[in-house]
Amino acid sequence: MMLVGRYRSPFARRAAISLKTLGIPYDHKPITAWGNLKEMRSYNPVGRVPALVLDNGEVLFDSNAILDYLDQTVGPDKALIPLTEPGRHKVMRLVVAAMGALEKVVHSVYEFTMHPPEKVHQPWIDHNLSQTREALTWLESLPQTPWLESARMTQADITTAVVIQFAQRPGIDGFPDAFPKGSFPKLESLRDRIAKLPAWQETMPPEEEMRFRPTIPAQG
Ligand SMILES: N[C@@H](CCC(=O)N[C@@H](CS)C(=O)NCC(=O)O)C(=O)O
Repeated sequence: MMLVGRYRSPFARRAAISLKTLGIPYDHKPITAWGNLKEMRSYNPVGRVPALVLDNGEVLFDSNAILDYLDQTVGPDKALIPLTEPGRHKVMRLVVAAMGALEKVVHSVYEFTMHPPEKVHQPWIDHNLSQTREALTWLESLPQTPWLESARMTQADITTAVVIQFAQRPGIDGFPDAFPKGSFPKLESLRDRIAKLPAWQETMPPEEEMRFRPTIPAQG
């Protein structure tokens, strides 16, 4: 298998952490839509990372579809989102809250970076960041037993940890530091627990990559 997409993409990173957590070996092609749009479109018609090339040549794209495939492959005892009810909806609703928080912080970054400064609409950035804040506040309010939904780590924990890491990443110059350290103590401590795992450490992008400022890619 080959995972396509740099780990600085939180969507690629959740796929990478999950592959490693599940013990599935893979090759890694660290490209981005920003620098390699034409190549990325050869894997995913939408031209976004991540994509997963299977050993038979089939390509899956969108982190959710990739993770669902991995869970089906490893089976019920190891799946990171339970394959059956009632566990499935209990974990799924936390995963979609974390994914909503992530999409909204990513949208706010795009609003800031994809427009010339005079066309950036600050109220839209604020709106998106407030949605991220509300979703993370909701996740913060949940008991951890010791994980978010069960006695074992699930996709809800991995995705939440990745979101916290992305929301608190080193800033892009001029972008508001909306979620300083200490904003979500319980979720940050969950992230710190996951950060001890080899799957996290082996997929950690260097700090300078996190300061990367995406721009509209050249059409190839
Ligand atoms: N829903 C997708 C989102 C993927 C996504 O937005 N990837 C970003 C990188 S963080 C990307 O490639 N963006 C390029 C673009 O939107 O043109 C997933 O979960 O995989």
